[in-house]
Amino acid sequence: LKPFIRVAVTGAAGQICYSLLANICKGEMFGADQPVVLHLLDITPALGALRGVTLELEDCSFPLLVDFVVTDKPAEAFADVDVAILVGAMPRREGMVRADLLKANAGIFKAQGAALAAHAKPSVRVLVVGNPANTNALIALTTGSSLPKSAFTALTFLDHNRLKAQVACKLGVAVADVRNTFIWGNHSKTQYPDVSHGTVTNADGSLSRVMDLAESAWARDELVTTVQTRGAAVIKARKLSSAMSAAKAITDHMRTWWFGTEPDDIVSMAIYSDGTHYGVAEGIIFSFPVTIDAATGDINVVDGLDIDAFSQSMLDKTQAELIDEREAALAFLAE
Ligand code: NAX
Repeated sequence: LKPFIRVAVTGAAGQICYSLLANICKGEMFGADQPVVLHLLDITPALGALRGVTLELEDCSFPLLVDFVVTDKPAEAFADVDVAILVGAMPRREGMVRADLLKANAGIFKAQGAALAAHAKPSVRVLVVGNPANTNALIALTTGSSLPKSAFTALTFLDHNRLKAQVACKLGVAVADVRNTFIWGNHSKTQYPDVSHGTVTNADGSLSRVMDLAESAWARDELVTTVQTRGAAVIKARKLSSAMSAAKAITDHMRTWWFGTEPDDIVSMAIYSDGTHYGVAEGIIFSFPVTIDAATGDINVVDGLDIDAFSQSMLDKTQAELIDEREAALAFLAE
């Protein structure tokens, strides 16, 4: 076995983490030979429930789980960690307007970004899941500015997986055979699930274009809406938000970042936009099609894809929302 790594998980008493922690301890994120010490953070009122989670972690008798730390203090949660998965956030309560939600979360991620910069390993890799995920990641990156901007990512892998599954279902193929479909922009209803470059691998190894197999009205309308509103559909049916699929997507995101993308595969991750890709403004956390270099862990945007007029209008819309969110959140930071 390798030397252990320290993995911080926030919102550890919540429903996503109930699935996520098991995925980590089973080796699905960092490999079957990678022991972990978990640093579990939640707010003080949730520590009782978190104690229940740790009783169960003990009872699972995971060989890879070396130890765990339970805390309500970000400084302790992030001490010397290699990875930080920020799931905990302030949920939208009845009567809250969007500005209230942004403000409450700006406060949380301001403190957590600063604590990461002060206490985590300089090589820490951060994944923000708690919503509004892209803008929360931007806040953490801003207050954690002694860490490289490339250390901060936000989750759009759930949307990525949802898109791939919808395409596979529509075309009657296996999800593993669907490639080059990805999510642009914000993890919100303005995201652009893009299949215009999508391919399906046929039994003989040849490729077919998704746009040759499906009607473009479906690809631009029904499919986009289905993926954009999938979270709401889960809430309506389950009376709870996505948890199993969110934990799976978090696992996919971190595993891909840790081990690199498969040859010929492209995934979706929200990363800091440096203003050099597809005309997207500098200074927002934007989901791009990316590949990951296994040796360095560098996340590289896939450049050079043709963007047609429809795609461009979708990119513009989601970018505008992210810029609005940034202005509102940064105003709270300045208060
Ligand atoms: P839960 O409400 O079940 O759990 C959230 C946990 O976070 C709670 O235990 C709460 O006490 C804790 N928490 C709140 N403030 C905290 C703080 N300042 N520090 C540490 N912990 C804190 O929510 P769950 O269903 O687990 O979802 C967690 C977050 O993921 C939500 O913000 C949700 O909107 C977001 N999601 C994001 C997704 C994405 O693709 N980016 C998809 C799934 C999910 O909806």
